[in-house]
Amino acid sequence: MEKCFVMLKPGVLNRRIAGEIISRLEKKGLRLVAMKLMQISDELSKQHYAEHEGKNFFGELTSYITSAPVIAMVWAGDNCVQVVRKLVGATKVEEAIPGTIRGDYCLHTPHNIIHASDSNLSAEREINLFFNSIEIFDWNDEINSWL
Ligand code: 3AN
Repeated sequence: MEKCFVMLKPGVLNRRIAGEIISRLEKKGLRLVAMKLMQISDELSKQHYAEHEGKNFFGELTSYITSAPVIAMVWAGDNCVQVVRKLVGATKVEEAIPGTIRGDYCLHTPHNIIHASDSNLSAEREINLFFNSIEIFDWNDEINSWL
C-alpha cells in the first residue's frame, strides 16, 4: 500500500483549521499512519525543500515553515500519492480548483498551507526525513471493503 508524506504548514494551526483539513483526508478513506506536531529546524526545512534551493522564493518558504509548529503526517492507501495530490490541488493558488484544499483555503502561493509528496520516491525520502520507523503505525484497517 502506498504512503504519502503530508505536512500542514504553520498557517493551519494559526487559523485553527487543522481538524477541517485532516477530516478531508480521512473522509476520502485514506488511513492515517503517523502524525506529530513539530517545530521544524532551519536545517530540516532546507533539507526538505532542497530541490528549491537557489530559487527566489526559497528564503520565504523556509522561514514560513519554521515560523510556528507544523503537523507532519503519513497517510496510506491505494494510489495514495496521486489521490492526496488531487485533494491538495495545484501549487499556484490561482490555478487551484475550488473543492481542493488549496483551492478552498489559500490566497497566496507562498502560504499554500499544505505540503504533499509528489511521487513515491519523494514520499519515501520525506517520510524518512521526518519520522522514525517506530513512529509509523501500520494498523489493521477494516474499512477497505466499504470504500
Ligand atoms: P508543491 O508544494 O505543490 O509540490 P513545489 O514543490 O513546486 O510545489 O513548491 C514547494 C512550495 O514552494 C509550494 N508549496 C509553495 O509554498 C512554494 N512555491 C512554489 N512555487 C512558488 C512561487 N512561484 N512563488 C512562491 N512560492 C512558491
